Amino acid sequence: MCVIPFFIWGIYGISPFETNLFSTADGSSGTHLVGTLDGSFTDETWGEYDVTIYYPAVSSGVSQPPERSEAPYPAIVFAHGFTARKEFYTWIGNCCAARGYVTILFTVPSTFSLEAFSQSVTGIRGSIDYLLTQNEGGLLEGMIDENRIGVMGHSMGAMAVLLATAEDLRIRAAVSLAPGYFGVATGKYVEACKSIGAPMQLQAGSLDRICPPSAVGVYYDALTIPPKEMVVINGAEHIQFSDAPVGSGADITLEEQHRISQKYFMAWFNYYLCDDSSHYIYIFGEEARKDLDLGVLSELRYVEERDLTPPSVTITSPPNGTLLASTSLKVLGTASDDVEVRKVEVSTDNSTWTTCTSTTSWSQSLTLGEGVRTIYVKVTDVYGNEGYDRIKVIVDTTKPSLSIESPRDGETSRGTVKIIVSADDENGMEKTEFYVDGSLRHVDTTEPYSWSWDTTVVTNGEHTVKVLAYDKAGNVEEAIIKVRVENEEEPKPAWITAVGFALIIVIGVVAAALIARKGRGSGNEATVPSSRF
Ligand SMILES: [Ca+2]
Ligand SMILES: [Ca+2]
Repeated sequence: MCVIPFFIWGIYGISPFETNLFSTADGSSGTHLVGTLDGSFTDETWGEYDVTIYYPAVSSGVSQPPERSEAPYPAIVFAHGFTARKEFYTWIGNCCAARGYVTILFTVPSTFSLEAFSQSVTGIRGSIDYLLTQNEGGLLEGMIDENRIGVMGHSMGAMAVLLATAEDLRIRAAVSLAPGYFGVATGKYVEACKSIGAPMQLQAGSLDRICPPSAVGVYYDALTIPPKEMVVINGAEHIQFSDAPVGSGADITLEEQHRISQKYFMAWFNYYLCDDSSHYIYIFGEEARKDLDLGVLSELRYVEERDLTPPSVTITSPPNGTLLASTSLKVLGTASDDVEVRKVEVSTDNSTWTTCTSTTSWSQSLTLGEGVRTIYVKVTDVYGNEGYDRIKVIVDTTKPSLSIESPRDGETSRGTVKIIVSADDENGMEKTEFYVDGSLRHVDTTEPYSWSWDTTVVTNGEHTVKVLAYDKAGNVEEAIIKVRVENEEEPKPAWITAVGFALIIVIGVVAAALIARKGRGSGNEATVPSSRF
């Protein structure tokens, strides 16, 4: 099996370190005494991680009472290199805690296995969880500001920092000390750099043969979103980012490498986690340029601008206040940002957040319970700025109440019958519809719901009267009665009566005329001249 050189920590002859090499040579030594607290947490996949937390304390030593005057403190999670463990970086824990950072160092479960690379990423996430748990109770209760979490790592741990920072939005600033780069094999780390939104500082040693500045520069170039910085310490090498003095390969001492390294990473964390603008000159300003001029640094690259504009998100469907007749709902919306939208999440009643598959034009299917529900949507840009929108909807799957008050089912009716309906709904009524024998005859949208039915236009006999009641959500209730119509006589249209009356008159006149004519005929006969005989 091909083993990449830096994986073999042992070639440097490093054995477990007993020394505490905390350096104050930078002239700005910390103001806090440092307590340590050992512990562990278990990951379902990888097993047990041992941890040590370094924290500002009333006196130095193990499990000493914390110094709470400036609590809550920002926090830093540190990830070690391949085949190393947390005890190889006591200088990091002491340096950060003395400067007011609760700092957790962890050891991966299988530090000599290639699984250590994945375990390191999980370890960063798990250590943040562990720190926040410690914040809830026990010795370190209330010591940690969960909104000011930074991460740092060395070599393998520095690679894990790239992946973790891309994925975990709790991380607000990051430092990667000499991350390993091995071409295609490390492609996913390069890819992760493109979505890192937190401020990222990369450090390299000009004499690092394992992760040389040219390799670290690949990551710097891949970092898409500023601010970003790359610091190359002149004369520094790989292993001296730990507690171990190498004695060869470096042009500067261990203490000198620590002094320069911490000057830059502390300024980075102070500036981005603590909003301490006095540190600007150390990372982007004259102090950094002076180090370059003096040859303390052999290279300094940075892009400092940072996006502070929050993204916006809008729910376009359904409209606020919508009444739904179903428990299933598809929510649609849009999102935008001045730089780039990272993700959109939807929640019902501010419970679990579900990430949508798309961002600028997004949708999410939800299952809702009956009643008034608030749907929240949260958008996050690539810098971690957030924007919100929300709507209320009312889920109403209950049909309205409905009864036909009059006439009663089976009743016999004649003439004009008033059909009176009682209908009601918790969320409001839309309308009632009246049907006779399946044909819609009347719509009533206002209370009291009724219709005057002229039964004379239907045949005598049994008829079906149906009423449909619609609530505002669209639920429909139905009520049916049978009505027997018994009108006394089939009415005749008026024209038939008029024509009949006219006929009677005509017949009468004709008859009278015929009778009169017959009378005149007899007279004539009687006056026929007798001479004819
Ligand atoms: Ca933005
Ligand atoms: Ca209803």
